[in-house]
Amino acid sequence: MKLRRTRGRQQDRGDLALPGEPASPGPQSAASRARVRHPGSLSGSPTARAAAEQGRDRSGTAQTALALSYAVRSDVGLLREGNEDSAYAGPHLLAVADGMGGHAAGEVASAAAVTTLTALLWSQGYAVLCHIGDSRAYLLRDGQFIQVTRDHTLVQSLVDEGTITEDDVAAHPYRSLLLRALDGRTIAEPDLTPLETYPGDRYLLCSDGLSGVVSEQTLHQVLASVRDLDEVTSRLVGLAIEGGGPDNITCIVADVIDARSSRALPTWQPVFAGAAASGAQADLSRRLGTVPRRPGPCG
Ligand SMILES: [Mn+2]
Repeated sequence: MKLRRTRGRQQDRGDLALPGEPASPGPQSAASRARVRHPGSLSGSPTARAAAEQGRDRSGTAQTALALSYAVRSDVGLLREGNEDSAYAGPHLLAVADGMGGHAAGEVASAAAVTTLTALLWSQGYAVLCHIGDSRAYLLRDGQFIQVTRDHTLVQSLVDEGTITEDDVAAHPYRSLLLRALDGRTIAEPDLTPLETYPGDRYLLCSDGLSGVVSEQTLHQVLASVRDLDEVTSRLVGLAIEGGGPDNITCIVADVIDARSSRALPTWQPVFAGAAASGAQADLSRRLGTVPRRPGPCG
């Protein structure tokens, strides 16, 4: 097994309790982060299937107009000097990339996708998830919260093959090692996962600056309890910062909606955040002959 990259992941931080939520019994361990529940029923729960069936006529022709409504937020965090994460969200593509922490020009790395990448290509209820590295995608469907991606880390593979247990992960000396990444030198081996999506599905794509600091339980609670997408992303980033903000924090939250019946409106505006936004801004500034400014809190 060839180890390609080491990233300077910060120490794990304890997660925070939401108002009305009991405090976590202790810091979230790498073991809990490495615990992946793969969706055995991604083809759709009965409720989700029923929602989809309601949108089809006798011939089976889709009568729904599925679209995405999304929000994006990226923050440098409290300890890093620059934001090495990148995000893009558009009507058919959601993507989070994490530059190589501790490596030179990580912000260039993620902007050029020489890094980890978790991306969802989406159209009318069908999606393909492309994943390499340790950014993550989660799905909230019918109240169930599932981690859809599996971390490409050494410790995850050791847990999978039974060499260590999840309880051993937190203290493992190589728990920061990535086994796969987009490095521009080796052939990329992303996981490609086809997904069916349904109205009501809510996806979270995030860098490890969120999932490494905020517990899965808290992520679930925020996604399940806060309707407004901008508020969701703001809350998630805020929780990671309150947890110490040891790394750059990036998240995309996207709802699958039926544009004909949903009160929410589809989002059509493409959004860049993090290093990608800085790069886009610098490029625009160059074209306009102006000096780029430092990115704001959203990128
Ligand atoms: Mn990171």
